[in-house]
Amino acid sequence: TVPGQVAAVDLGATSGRVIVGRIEHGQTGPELRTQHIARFANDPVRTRDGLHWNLLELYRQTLAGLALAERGAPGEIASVGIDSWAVDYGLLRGGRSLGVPYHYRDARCETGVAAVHARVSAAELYARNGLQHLPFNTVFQLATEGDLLASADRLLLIPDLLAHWLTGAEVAERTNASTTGLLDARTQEWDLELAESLGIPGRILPQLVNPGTRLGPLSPEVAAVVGRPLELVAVASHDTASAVAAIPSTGQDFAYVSCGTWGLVGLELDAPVLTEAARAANFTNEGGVAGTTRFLHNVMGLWLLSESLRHWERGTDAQRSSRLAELLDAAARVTGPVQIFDVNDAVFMPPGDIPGRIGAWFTERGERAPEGEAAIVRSIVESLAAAFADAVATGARLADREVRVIHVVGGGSQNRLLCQALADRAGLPVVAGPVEATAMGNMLVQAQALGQIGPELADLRAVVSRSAPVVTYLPGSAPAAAAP
Ligand code: LFR
Repeated sequence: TVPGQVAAVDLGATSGRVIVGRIEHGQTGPELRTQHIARFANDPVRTRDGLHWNLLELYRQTLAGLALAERGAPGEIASVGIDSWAVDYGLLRGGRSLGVPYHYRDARCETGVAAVHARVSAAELYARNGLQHLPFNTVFQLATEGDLLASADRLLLIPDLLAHWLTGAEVAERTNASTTGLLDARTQEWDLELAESLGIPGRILPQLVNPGTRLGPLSPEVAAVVGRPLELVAVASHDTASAVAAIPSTGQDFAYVSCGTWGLVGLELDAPVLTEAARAANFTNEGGVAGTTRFLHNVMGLWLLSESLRHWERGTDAQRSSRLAELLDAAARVTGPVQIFDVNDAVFMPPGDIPGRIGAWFTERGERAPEGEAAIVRSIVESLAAAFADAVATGARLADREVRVIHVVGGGSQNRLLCQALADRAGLPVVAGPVEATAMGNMLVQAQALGQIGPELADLRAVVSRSAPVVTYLPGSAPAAAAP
């Protein structure tokens, strides 16, 4: 065992977790052994002024999880890294928070889009920042802040804000900064000209740091709560960047689906693709570890299932997930043609009655809607698989790359019905796992920063390959209608 464990705080849009890991010498090289410490719900809160993240609760859970980890293995945890969903942020003045961070599913974004496009066309924005149009990109959210922007002296994205509370550091980790719309897609530096032209003062944008940057120890008050002044390391703080880093591939000919709340579908490239065709297909160029480009498209993802379950089952998270397992079994036994809908339709963005909206989607088009929960779940799964397969093909075409295998990582990698349907529809093998790719990517970037494993992306991926079993689904090997 290499001395010094690492702790990952991985905050997803539906739940967060604290996991610790340590590097061990396996037969063929270093392996990562992990231990789950805490898992907690991430329930947004709607107040009079909109939908917000309960960030104080997430911070409290982070501290509690780290304290628990430290108590379980006193003195052994060397560092901690934080990742979360992208785009959302807090504004500060003199270190004080100006309001409660908004949730990207809040309806305010639409007005921001109009305000930005009145000044900079969609085509020019894409040429500069390379981002697919998502109405919640930070740049659009900022356009709704009004006077608050003039008062603020700092903007910190969610993981950077938590890092600030933990240590006092004020930085912008680069992979997550690449989702703001304010980073130059080519240089990966702040596009200050663009920011100023949109009324965003350049002074609020913090210094950029790369994944693997050591940010220093927890501040004394925090260390008193956690038990020790652990060191904070900036990881690939955009969860999707951490997940893509942890894809267990040795080659270059893969596409990926990082499948959690969202399905992020794309390719890893050396440089951004900023063509008009890429813009029209709404493909994004986000920053990955080691200077890579995550050329991908946001597909709605498991949100459609989790939010449907929230509608059908009012019980606890645990009750919902066991109900989902039952429904997926039942969905696999549904016979007859499965109706496919456009999972990316904006009607599915806001929280609420997703099954009702799916029904309406079909009836508005004069089609018969799936009836009953199993049929709806089957329709969601097949529609997601169709959208994933489509995005893989589109990404490969736009980047002029051949894809021979699709890696599915994250929660969706455990959904057998989904993985088989994707293999069938894409006509490609699907390699599923690891389910905790994001946390593994988080931990392994720390292990690199501490010199525990080799410094290259290939070194990191080799550790994942040795550490996490995968399941391969071959196209046509099991008819999608058979048991999962
Ligand atoms: C996935 C993710 C996506 C991003 C979305 C919103 O968790 O980070 O990559 O587009 O959440 O932030």
